[in-house]
Formats: sequence, C-alpha cells, structure tokens
Amino acid sequence: MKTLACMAAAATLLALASPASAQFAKPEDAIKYRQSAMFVMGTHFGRIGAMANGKAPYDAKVAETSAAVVADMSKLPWAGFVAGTETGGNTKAKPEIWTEQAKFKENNEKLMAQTPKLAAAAKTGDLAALKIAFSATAEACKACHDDFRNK
Ligand code: ASC
Repeated sequence: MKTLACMAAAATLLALASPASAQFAKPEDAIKYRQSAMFVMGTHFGRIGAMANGKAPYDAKVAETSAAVVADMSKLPWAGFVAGTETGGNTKAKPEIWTEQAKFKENNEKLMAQTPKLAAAAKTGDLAALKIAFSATAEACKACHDDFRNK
C-alpha cells in the first residue's frame, strides 16, 4: 500500500513537473499542432479580410462565425512551441521564440487580447467596426510574424 501511495505521489509530481512536450507524442506532433491551429485561424481570418478589403461581399453571419473561430484558435498554437521543436517538419519558427520567450509570450498575449475584440466587432454587424478590428488583429499577427517567423 505504501509503495502504491508513493508511486501515485511520484506520478503526480512527475505530471506536474513534466515539460509541456509530454502533451505530444513526438516533436513533429507539436509542430503539426501549432501549424494546424494557425492554419485554421488564418483561413477564417482570411475570410474576414476578404470582406474587410472589399474582395468578398460582406456577410455578417460569416464574419461572426469566422471571428469566433479566430478567437478560439488564437489560444492554441502557443502550447505547440515546446522545447525540442525548434527545428523539424517544415517549421518556419525562428530560434528567437525560445531565446526571447518573454517577448514571444507578450506577442501571443497581444493577439489573444485582440481576437475577442474582433469577435465583438463582428457581432455588431457593422462593417466599419469589423474593418477597424480586422486591421488591429492583422497588426498583432504581423508583429509576431516579423520577429518570430521565417519567410
Ligand atoms: C492573414 C494571415 C496572416 C496575417 C498577416 C497579417 O490573413 O494569414 O498571417 O493575416 O498577414 O499581416
């Protein structure tokens, strides 16, 4: 019994101390995960962009659903940037993600602060408001890509 309790305690400690990489079976999975979240986010952000830039007819419902997806997706990629995934797959991640973690995190948080505003703007059904929120969100995307993503 004592051994069992001890093992359970050890397992708990290990789980708490485990690097986030333990959430992925292999490094490539972490890369695929973050790229997938970015891809879905980019797809829906692109739909909003097309409307904001007059390349697609404004459809408030599409804008609202897409902005909600963007807001949800914007929370996800960061967990995929674990140690040991600096290279691999077809990653465009710059090494600075791991050497300037505070700055990277700050950028992530800026995006996550912006996307709910995009979702709120989309809900108003006001194209002008959507355009403003789209620009601000695109800025947040770009700022991070400029510093942390290879071309
Ligand atoms: C997009 C998309 C990005 C951002 C960025 C903003 O639609 O896929 O990565 O906007 O281009 O400047």
